[in-house]
Amino acid sequence: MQKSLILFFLLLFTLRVSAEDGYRLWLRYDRITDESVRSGYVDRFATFRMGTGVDSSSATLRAAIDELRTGLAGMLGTNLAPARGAQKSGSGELTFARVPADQIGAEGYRITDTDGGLRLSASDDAGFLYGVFHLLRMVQMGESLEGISIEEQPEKAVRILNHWDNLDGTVERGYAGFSIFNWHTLPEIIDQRYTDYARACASVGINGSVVTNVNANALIFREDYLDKAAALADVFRPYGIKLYLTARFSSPMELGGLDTADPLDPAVMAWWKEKVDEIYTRIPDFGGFVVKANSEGQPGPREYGRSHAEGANMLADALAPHDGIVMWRAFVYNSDPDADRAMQAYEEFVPLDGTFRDNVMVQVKNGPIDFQPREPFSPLFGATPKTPLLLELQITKEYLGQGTHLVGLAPMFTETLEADTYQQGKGTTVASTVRGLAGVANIGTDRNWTGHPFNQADWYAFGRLAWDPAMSAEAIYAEWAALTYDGEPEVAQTIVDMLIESREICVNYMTPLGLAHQMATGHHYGPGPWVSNLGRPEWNPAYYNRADSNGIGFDRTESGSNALAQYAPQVQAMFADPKTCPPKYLLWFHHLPWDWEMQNGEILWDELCRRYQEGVEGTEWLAARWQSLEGKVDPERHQQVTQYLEVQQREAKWWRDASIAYFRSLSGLPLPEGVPEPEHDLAYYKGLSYPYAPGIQPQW
Ligand code: BDP
Repeated sequence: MQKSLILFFLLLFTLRVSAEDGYRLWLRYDRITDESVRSGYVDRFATFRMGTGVDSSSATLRAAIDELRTGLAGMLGTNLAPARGAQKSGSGELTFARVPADQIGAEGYRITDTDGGLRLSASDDAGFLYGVFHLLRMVQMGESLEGISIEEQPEKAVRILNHWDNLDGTVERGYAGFSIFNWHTLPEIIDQRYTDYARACASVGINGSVVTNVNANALIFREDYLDKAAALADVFRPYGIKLYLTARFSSPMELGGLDTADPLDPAVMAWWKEKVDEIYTRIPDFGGFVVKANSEGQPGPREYGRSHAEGANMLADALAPHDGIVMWRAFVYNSDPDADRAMQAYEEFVPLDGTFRDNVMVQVKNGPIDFQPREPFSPLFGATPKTPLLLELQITKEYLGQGTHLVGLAPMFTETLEADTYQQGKGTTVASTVRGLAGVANIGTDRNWTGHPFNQADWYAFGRLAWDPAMSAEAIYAEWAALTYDGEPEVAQTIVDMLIESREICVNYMTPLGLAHQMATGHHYGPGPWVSNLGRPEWNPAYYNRADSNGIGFDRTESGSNALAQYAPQVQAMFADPKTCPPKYLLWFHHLPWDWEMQNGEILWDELCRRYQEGVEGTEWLAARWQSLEGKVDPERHQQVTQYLEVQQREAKWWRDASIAYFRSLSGLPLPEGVPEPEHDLAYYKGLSYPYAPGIQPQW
């Protein structure tokens, strides 16, 4: 009896440890089951050797070797051992070779087949680390190493995650639990998660982490908090990741007791200089600051009649002797009811071009408003030739279902990166105008890091695109799916199709035809196109849709706000005429009558309703695709994703029905064929309230 109980618990335990809980992300390193494939790799990875000039005792090299040995032990069941004696060809040896920086630049690497062995060449430690992750990825994906000659160099120098994490452990717009950074127990308690986080980031080339919220807290600069930050930096360092902090502009007052934070005040400058010096004594490779100033209630230089450049430059001067940088956010707008919010960042920052210090970068959100399911690219890209810019993307899904909807963001990221600004002539893509990419992280304490299992794919995609913005969304997701799920190629292909299609599906059920910011108050979660009572005009969905009995849409042409004039003439030409403007941006740039005839011959009202319906049908398609994988992927994640898809289907209907109910109350037109009557009346949708939806911010 006792024996069988023990056996029962043993079995339970085995089941538990082998269950796919998603913690390992895409670094699963499970045993390769195809024996011929496995033995091919075994022959390749018998030993490793450090060439001259490679410091195998450096923390980064040790991390790289550890990762390689762990990965190969898992996948091949072998123990990669250091080589002894002279090098023999054909012996399955992996050689680390240091080369001069003029051969392979910073963080780059080359992998070549050397007659049965492999050579990994790099000019710095980070290059070796990235090369190791590349090799591991190839083995994970079962790719042949025969005759390979691969050379990789990151396209962008700044590849950074922005955590909107607060010191109390909450995450602004976080939907996967609490912050992974436990400020209370740092610096002594070093959670294994910190290392695993760094490994995951490094595996996709992320080389920076801003660990605090842009809505910043001056407390981070207190000595004890700096010690905590330093402990995190120590964990990140071997993985090539620099730590950055957000700087609250009023810190000299709140923490330093000064009576001003005026950037031109000598005492303020001295305070920052001293604080920065103090940070560098603890974190010698500290990356620098991210600053949200004079935006949504955050303090900034404008309070003292100083410009954003004067504010940024003061901090930049304090950081410059240490090679630190300032990432100054362009996310600013005021509450002038007559202004078009979409124009304000450009108006504020273009005149400042050329006045920033060399170590300042201006961080610009992908669209001119705020991380909507779809926006055209921000007109700032390419418009400040003397000021380096960073592209800020939101990986956390604040406006795309808040973490419960399956929406692959890579198609949205690539849409922006590939967009042609025409600022320096044809081919001036957004990607070509930026120095790096910043991604607002979607990571939290949930066991699988991101809540919805598919949200991991966005973290992965962000890193890969920061490394190489020319990668296609399909190629990235093909990697992620193959690394994250086992099974026949059909499994990965289905997952890729779902991720690729899902973004347009979401746009359709939330904000079709160029609508934006239609989310309800506070939670940014469900629909609220009728909302018009918020304190600031540009927080109201009605401000954005401008719908009335005559029509819908925001006129940003010459007859309206003329935001269009902020773009290059070629871009203006694409969007200026509603007859030729791509439908996906139609209502972003144009206010049109309900019976406007679309390019496909439909009237606008019918087309709008159909798009909502298509979005809902898209969620049903997603669920059916996933259903087809039952029994083909692990049951744990299959069930989890199935449940999330149920939420998404229900909420897509809510979006469709609430939006149609409201807009019909204005258009007075009948529903086109194939679009069902909303389940409830408008009053019902208006009455819904979700005070405890995650990520609610009391201030907006
Ligand atoms: C908005 C979020 C808010 C952020 C802000 C920002 O709602 O929580 O603080 O962006 O980027 O989208 O600063």
